[in-house]
Amino acid sequence: MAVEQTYIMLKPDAIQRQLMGEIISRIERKGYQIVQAKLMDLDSEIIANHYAHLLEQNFYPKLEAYMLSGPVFAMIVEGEEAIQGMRTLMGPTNVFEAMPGTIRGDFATDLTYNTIHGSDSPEAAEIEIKRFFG
Ligand code: DAT
Ligand code: MG
Repeated sequence: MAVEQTYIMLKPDAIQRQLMGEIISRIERKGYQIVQAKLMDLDSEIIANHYAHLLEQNFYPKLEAYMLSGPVFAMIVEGEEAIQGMRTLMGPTNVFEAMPGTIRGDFATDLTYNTIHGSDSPEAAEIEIKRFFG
């Protein structure tokens, strides 16, 4: 067990649908601390870096347009085993398999517009925290 920091991002649909408070409540109720947070507009370059593993996918243009469609809410979330714990709270990438009670299970019905991002490993968390918070 170790205290970890993870990069969490509420995606544009979460802000547009006014789900920020609901989702932040779930993170806090779980027992994690939000240690830094900011609303920000992304540009194509930071999106391409963040989703470099998906640049060749046929859905990338849709993903990029989505991430450009409005501000995101970027957070550093801290807690015991917070990296895997936040992935569990979020639910899986495939929203059709996300269980009720998870953020994606409760709020997402589209593979791309899936409401929230969370780092998937300690290596990714370190890189993503640097990418979005410097
Ligand atoms: P995750 O966001 O669960 O870490 P990922 O890194 O594999 O998943 O993909 C990043 C985002 O790309 C994902 O949140 C939504 C979009 N995406 C992934 N797979 C997709 C697919 N098959 N069709 C459409 N969009 C997809
Ligand atoms: Mg990912």
